[in-house]
Amino acid sequence: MIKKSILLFVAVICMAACQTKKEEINFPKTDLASAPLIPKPIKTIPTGSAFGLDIGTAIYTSTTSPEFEKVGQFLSESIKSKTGLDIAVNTSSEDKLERLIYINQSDSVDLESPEAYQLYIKKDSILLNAKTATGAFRGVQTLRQLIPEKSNDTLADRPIWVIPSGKIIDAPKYGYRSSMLDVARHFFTVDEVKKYIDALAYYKFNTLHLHLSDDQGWRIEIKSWPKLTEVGGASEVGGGQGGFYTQEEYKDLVAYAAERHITIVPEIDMPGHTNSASLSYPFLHYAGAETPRVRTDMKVGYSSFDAKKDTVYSFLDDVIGEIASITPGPYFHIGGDESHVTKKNDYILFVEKVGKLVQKHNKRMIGWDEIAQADIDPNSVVQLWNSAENALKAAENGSKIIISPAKKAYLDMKYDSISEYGLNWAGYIPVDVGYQWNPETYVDGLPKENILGIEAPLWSETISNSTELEYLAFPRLIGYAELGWSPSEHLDWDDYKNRLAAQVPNLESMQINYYPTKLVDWKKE
Ligand code: TNX
Repeated sequence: MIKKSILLFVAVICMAACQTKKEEINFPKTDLASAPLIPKPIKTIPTGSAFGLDIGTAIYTSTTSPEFEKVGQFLSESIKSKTGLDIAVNTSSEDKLERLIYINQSDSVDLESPEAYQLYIKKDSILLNAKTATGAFRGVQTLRQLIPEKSNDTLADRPIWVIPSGKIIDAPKYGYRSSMLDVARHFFTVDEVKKYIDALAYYKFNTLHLHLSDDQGWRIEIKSWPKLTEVGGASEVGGGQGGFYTQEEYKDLVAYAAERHITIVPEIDMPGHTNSASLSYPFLHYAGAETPRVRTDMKVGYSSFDAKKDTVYSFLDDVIGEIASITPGPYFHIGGDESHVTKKNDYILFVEKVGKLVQKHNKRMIGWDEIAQADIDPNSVVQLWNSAENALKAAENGSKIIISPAKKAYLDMKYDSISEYGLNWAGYIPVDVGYQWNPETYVDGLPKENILGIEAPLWSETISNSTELEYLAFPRLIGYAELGWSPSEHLDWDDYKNRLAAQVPNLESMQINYYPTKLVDWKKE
């Protein structure tokens, strides 16, 4: 600890001492306020000058937490992959050190949200202040977005990446900013999910909800009930081979997300959407439901667990327990949607009993909006996808609501009639329609205080690999990032679409496929 503080002290002194040796660079005038940042920060104050990112730059981080050093390392790796520059983190070598990026833990009261950060960009230094490593990580994403794709090679005798100077004060509107990936209708590999996580991190999402089970497939290893994956994991929509994550693979995904300050929310959808589970263990099957068989079609609402059998709940105790034990995040999603063949009384009984099991395993329950019909603990979270009435009921109960209306936020809805992939039961969602709505006023009469945040779900009936997934998710996902983060007064389509157009170099460098809607004047080279 002391050694590290001395390091920083030496670095700063050296910088001051080196001033004279350093050649003065005459930067062209910059304007931080016109940088195409997404999500748009709360406040941006340009000062017209620039920080020259070059080989003479070093990163230092607060010594108070090892988490801050990891954030510094993430920045260093991001800089390396964008520019090729090797920038050391907390190095003791003073060689060539001319400019400093300092990631500082600060307890300033202005940083009320744990994800808030302040960025001070000057000629010789960048100071990133945050209360938590998560806040620092969000600030690092802003910095990544400010680094130009190309260096300026005429300013000095070496390439310099010109970062506009000024001040950014920023914090998210909502503490829950999520996307959901349906890995059940089609299975997505660990690497495909990691690629999606990388994109989520870049746009400051903090949650990835994984839809781990459905009629067509069960995707997570449960050691005490091995047939779930042996039998239930071996199918998917369209007849492909399916697949599943071992618990080790799931843990790896959770850790990968955590390094990006993203929480994984696991979902086991029930009592409906359970054909693959009942096929694996027939005792789970409800008498009113269709007889389980391998399902590769896209129908919904025909399967159910038996809500009256004790053995069903001891099975679920094991399933929820195993998943909870490898999920560090606070939530467990129980699904609860479209249980059309489950009698209402049975549905309510089921949700209430499963709610208790989730609590027993120290998780906070989330469910699709239908669960608001049951008597749920106010600490449970209700995810609006369809019924405003259910959302209002949940608010009356004191529950928080996640806003993800199918008509506005479903990434699996087609853009228009000629979209290659997607469904259209909730309508078409062109890129502007996906952006131009307000989660705060979407449900008439829903108090703002009850809104936990927003989520953009991506159901996978019509997509089965990263290219297809990205066609539906991009560019709309980027708009949901802004809806979840930026203050409502900053949400303006004409301003946003120009910033969106400027994402092309990033999408290309991350090798992300996107739908090149004609509504945006894409800035292609
Ligand atoms: C409705 S939204 C569903 C899913 C489908 C989706 C397709 C929700 C809670 N249930 O089972 O995959 O529509 O858009």
